[in-house]
Amino acid sequence: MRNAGTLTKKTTQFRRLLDGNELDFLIDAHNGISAKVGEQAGFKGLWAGGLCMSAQYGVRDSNEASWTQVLEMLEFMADATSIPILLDGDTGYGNFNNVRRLVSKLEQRGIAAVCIEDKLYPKTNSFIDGNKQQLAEIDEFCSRIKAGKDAQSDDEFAIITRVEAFIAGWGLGEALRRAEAYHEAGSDGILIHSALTTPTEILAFKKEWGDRSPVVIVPTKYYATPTEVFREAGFSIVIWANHLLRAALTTMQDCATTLARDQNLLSIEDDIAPVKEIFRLQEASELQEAEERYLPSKNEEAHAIILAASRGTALGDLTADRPKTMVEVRGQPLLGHIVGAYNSAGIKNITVVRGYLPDTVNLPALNYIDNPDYADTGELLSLARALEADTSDGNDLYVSFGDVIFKRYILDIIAEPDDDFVIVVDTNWQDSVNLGRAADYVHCTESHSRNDFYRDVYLEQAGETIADKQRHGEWTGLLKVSKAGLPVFRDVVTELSVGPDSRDAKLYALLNELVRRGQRVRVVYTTGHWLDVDSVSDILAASNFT
Ligand code: SPV
Ligand code: MG
Repeated sequence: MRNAGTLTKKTTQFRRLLDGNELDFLIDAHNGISAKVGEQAGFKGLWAGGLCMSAQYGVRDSNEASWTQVLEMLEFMADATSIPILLDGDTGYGNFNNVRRLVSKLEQRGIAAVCIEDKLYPKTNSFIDGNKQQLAEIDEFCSRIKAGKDAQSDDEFAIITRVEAFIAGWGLGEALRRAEAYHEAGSDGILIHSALTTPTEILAFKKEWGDRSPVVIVPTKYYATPTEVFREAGFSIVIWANHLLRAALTTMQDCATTLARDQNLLSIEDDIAPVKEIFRLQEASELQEAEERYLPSKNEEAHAIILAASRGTALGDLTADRPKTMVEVRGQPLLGHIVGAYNSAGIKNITVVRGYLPDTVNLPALNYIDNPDYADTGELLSLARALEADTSDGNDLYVSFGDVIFKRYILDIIAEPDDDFVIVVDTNWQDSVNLGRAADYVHCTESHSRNDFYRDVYLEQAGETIADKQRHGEWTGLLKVSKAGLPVFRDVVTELSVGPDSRDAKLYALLNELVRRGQRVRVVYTTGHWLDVDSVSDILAASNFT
């Protein structure tokens, strides 16, 4: 919780503003962001005014928004700030019973104080036909105050009572009579309101009232009065009740009018807050830090390299004008299927190594590396080029071939083990033999069995010529390297790519070298769920691959 570090309770903070000798100020806040703006400007408290709270919902200040809707917004405001909020609770939304429920709910939501006014529910704003508004009976209003005070569980929660006698056209005598009754009933302070453009009424009241209890004012109409006058008169709190909403309104109206007219963002961009200012107020960076703490191995940071340089001559005319990876199956190139599988597993950072007709390999949102020597170099050199260019060692690296399509399932099973090197091996290696095509066979510590559930299987050797009896499966070409395994992996790739047999080295040589160096290459078995597209009949099979 962002406010957990606040040492002084919000109710205590508010009491200090109300009861202290200084003149203090509250600013209008009507949602989370305006509350933050008020706090960050240095205000020590916020006024959640009925006028602006209702206006931000687009309704009138006549109890059109329900009190629970107000409460909901207040909760956002309280969560977003560490300073106290005084709610303008209108009439208390009913009688004594409604007030006591309101007070307990406000306490639960971290609101420090409420102000209730001596009118009847539903009320309307004091500046709209104020003198037509009926005042509450004094005794009845006092029952609201008493019930509210009895309901609060924190002694420092404050109930301010607002005297509307001047607004309703009554004089100083009525204002004082009411204030005294409310004070007697337990009110913690009086808000004396006036719709005059001069401070005559509120000054007269304060002079007579003296220091019987703190007095709060809202100088919206008598705004020209120097603040020094309020200070000298001994008021406790001045509320700037609607000024953030009014300021925002002017800017929003200007912006909307300009954009409607110009249809061009350039005319407003320099006059409005940058998006990053919104992020700052939302404390977006805190979430990023938390993500690093709580989500250490996100696949979004994983990256993939797809080796797609070769033409695929076995496909004949199909690869006359494009490499095999761009041959279409079910309406999209093989590469599109591969990228789709990676994307669905949350892997977006993908580098494709191109060779044959590189310009035709042009799917969006991919990184491309070219291997111009593709015709007489092998997979290993393509990988070496990709690794030279892709230095994003932030997380797991996946390597696969541009002509091997696989289901998301394959990525899920390879993602699971946290070994440094993991490969997916198909138990059904006989298929490739029957079709008479080259395949990367593997010999492992154990053949596939039910024991896989509790016994980890590792690679012993990979290659095209592993004897039948030794074969435990066919490597799918899919390899995952963990962040921790990447330095060794880079080392081995670099070493092999400058070695004597490097030019046409296959990727399995890399696996063998890792094993030779004592690295454990974890094997996860599958049966199916992938397809190596080598021939025209494979293309047909791929068309049925769902
Ligand atoms: C409010 O801000 O909602 C108030 C003050 O109650 S006033 O609008 O002046 O009545
Ligand atoms: Mg109000």
